[in-house]
Amino acid sequence: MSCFNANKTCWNCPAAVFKGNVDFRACGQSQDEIKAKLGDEGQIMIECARRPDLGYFEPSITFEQCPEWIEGEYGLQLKNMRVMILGMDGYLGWALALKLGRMGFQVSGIDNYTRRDTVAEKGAHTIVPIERMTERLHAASEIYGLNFNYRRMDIRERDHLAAFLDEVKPEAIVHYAEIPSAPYSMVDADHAIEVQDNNTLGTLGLLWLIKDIVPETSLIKLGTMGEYGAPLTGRPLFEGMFPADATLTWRGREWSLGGEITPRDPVSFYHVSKVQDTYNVYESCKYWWLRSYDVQQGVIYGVHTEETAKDPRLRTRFDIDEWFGTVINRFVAQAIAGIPLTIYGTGEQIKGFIALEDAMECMVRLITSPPEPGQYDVVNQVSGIHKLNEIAEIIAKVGKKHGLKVEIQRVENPRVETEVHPLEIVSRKLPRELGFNPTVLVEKEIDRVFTLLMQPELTSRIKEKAHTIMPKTRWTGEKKDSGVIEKYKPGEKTYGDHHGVLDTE
Ligand code: USQ
Repeated sequence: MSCFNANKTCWNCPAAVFKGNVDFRACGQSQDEIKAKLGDEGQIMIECARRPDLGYFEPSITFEQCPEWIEGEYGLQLKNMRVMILGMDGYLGWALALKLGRMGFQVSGIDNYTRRDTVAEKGAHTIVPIERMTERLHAASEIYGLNFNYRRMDIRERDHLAAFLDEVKPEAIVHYAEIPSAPYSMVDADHAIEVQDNNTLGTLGLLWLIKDIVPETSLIKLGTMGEYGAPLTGRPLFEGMFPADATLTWRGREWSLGGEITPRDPVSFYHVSKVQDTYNVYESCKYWWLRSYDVQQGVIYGVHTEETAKDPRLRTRFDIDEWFGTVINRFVAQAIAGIPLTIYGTGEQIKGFIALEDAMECMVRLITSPPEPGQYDVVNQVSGIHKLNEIAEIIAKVGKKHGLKVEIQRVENPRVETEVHPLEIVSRKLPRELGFNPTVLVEKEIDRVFTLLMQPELTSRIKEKAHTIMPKTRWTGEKKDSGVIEKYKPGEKTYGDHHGVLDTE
């Protein structure tokens, strides 16, 4: 077999418990360093938590050779791998739980329902109705025979989380338990503090628990492309760290930048929380040999996965309000409600995007290809890049096929963000090293969203909450409507001719 993870070895496997004759966790950052310290005499030994009969051995068995790694939908997967999803009730968490469960993973999870509460606090609701968790679990069991080990819990309740981690001993932890909204973090001081407290302190506490309870687990932590900002120099957005051949030249001297964390330039207090997480996760990999993928995900959109589409009780949430709706999801709802699509500012902003279903596939690939102990790795999880005004045109076009007359409006930008900028996103690891090939075309997913949301009961749920669509939360702290700059029909306007680059080669 020559799948993407066939040649990974015990070094990557969370079942391998390292038992070196030195305290290898204090040795530094690379296998080479450990080996150099151990000298010719030394050996790094492991014990396999799944195959204790093997005793101590050198960590060199490949996934392909190991009977615990079996063929799955995407490459090899660890038999009955225990995956804990933090934030299992959310837009992504629920879709991932179903997918993993269906693929044979043993799924556990927690949620404190913050997302339900914060959306309700803002007077909005999910357009796709979702069941209470008890009913969701019941439906997952009835339809797919799944038995999720779920607890209601806040990640900041460390005693409870410690007990749950100890009980489950997850071999991978997917960390979605953060408040994901830039505008929500800009409402006022209380909201900004709550977002940073939940996200940053929650993650920091989690890292200490992982160190003490499940140091071999791999942490797949959701970051965001917005950590990087959009540098006006056009410098490529590398995957977290500068590549080996990057250099800095200054006053006639030159340095290597290879391996250094690239600059971050977040665009809201929410995005700042993700940057702080980045450093906390990076440090804990360094101090304690934890392993992690930091997933810099682009703007997510869409509604469809095979499992969530199977039964209305399995659907995942879908928000369109100014705080929790992401731009594509919002635009489709606006088209249906007869509101001209709200482009903030010039609409020349370029963003990386990924559809829900593609994002879920990426997560499976990351779970089944864990980093090595001590390895902090970053992936840019993006499947396409688009300008906002192009997105509005695409949505208008697909809306027309559904019989809708769609208008577009440019409104004063409530955010502080660069509107005209170059953008080059490097996203090589997922397609080149982890075998990911996006399958969801943007028009296809937008079409699916229209089809679902145009069901009369969902259209009335959009109309019921139409007053939560127009932005009122400004980055200045003021609350006021954004004035309309211009309104136009699709195809009427010529846009700037700069475009972004998605570098997957
Ligand atoms: N925008 C509009 N009109 C709207 C809503 C948004 O023009 O009605 C613009 C925004 O100004 C921004 C872009 O669309 O330039 C994206 O905004 P968004 O609200 O869809 O996404 P964003 O605030 O960037 O945050 C979302 C998720 C967040 C995730 C992030 C990925 O809410 O959790 O981290 O996407 S990224 O943007 O790549 O950082």
